[in-house]
Amino acid sequence: MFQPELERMPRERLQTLQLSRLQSLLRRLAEKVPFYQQQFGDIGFNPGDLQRLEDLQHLPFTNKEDLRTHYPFGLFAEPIEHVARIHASSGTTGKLTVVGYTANDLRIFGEVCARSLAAAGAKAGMMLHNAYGYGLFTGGLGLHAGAETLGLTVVPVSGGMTDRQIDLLLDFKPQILSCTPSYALTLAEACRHRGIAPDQLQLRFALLGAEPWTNTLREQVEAGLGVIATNIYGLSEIMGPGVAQEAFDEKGTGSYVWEDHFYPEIVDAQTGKVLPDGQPGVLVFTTLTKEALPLLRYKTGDITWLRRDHDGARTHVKMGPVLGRADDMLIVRGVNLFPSQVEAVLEEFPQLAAHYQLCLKRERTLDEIEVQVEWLEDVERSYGPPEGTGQQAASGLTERLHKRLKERLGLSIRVELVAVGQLPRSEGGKTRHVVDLRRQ
Ligand code: DLL
Repeated sequence: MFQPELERMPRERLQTLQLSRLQSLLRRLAEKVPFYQQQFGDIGFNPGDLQRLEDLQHLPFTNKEDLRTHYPFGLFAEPIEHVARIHASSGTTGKLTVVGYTANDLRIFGEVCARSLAAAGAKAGMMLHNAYGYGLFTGGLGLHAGAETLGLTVVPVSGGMTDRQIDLLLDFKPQILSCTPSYALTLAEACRHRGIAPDQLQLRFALLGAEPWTNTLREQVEAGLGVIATNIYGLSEIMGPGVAQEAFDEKGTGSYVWEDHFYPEIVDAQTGKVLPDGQPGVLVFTTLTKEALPLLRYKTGDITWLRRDHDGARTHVKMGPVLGRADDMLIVRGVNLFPSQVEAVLEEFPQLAAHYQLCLKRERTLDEIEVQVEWLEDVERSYGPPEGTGQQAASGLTERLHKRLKERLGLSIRVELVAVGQLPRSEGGKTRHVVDLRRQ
């Protein structure tokens, strides 16, 4: 553990710390940010009114739209001269979401990323191959600072140029890899093509995140690169990577949210009411220590659950995997559909690779939806029913998949099996699984 006294703090003390940080956050917002002054005025709230953590649920949410409306620096609580760095995320709709950090924010950013690296298996003296993008995206520089804070040797390779990345993995022999899960798969596939076995690399641990991923993908990356792969979660608005991290020796039980800095809640997507632990809903964060861009009850849009009653080595709350995004929901012929639901059905078929794409079109007035997925023909031979190989096997599998999607999702989805390597591969950035052509 990087900061055991904080990571294992008894929950009562942790809550006392959260309350005093929350109270001072509210005072700063009321004093320094006109947007929040107005919000508090509208509901007749004074920062001194908040006496218990539970009272937070009566305060208004902040949305991505609020950041866009006050583009670029309108929600900052510090004058721009006190801001040491800017990052931004593009998202799918138009304007950038701009975020800022004071020098102290950057120090904490480094600390939470160092905690995350340590929880993922890293120790001082090891080497990190950091293939998250450097630049306005928070991934590269965030983990970079975490690595320096923990005392790792960092290779700031960023995304892209996969062949060169593999040369570096072979030559420098880093033990830790950080990148998006889809790029880890790209690296694993490229190693296989070059005939490089996992044990020729010295990699031991991988921190994967910035986009949703599944257990199948985890297994493929772990086998392909010879690593223990854990989930790293975060978002620019709250900090960047290192808001939450799965521990390598507690894999599959959720990711620790570093609660002394980020206060999480789960709320119902429709009513906004706080939901009890274990129930999935929209994840909301209040920053407890941020100076440049403190945010109150920021709606991430990510759907997940929280659990405090775990028996992990740390006391902080665990969050589940991101099950989808509130704004990811597709409505196809009146049926609500999350891409992650399709993914869950694809996972039932060991003959399918983790690469898929959903394509939506409008033919006359009707929505058409198709899933293209890569088919591992060799695996089909060993798993499939006796329906032969080639064309015959493909049509058998297409039919079974179509039927299963219909059963599980109540929607007829056209299935197209494509050969391995047909769908676009990650070059390091976030993967888009949905192509929606309906409005064109
Ligand atoms: O993706 C920060 C980050 C960098 C996290 C590197 C992890 C590693 P943004 O670009 O602002 O920040 O995107 C944030 O990405 O609201 C989620 O929807 C998604 N996301 C991030 N981590 C995960 C994850 C970075 N582990 C948005 N699983 C978030 C699923 C994730 N989705």
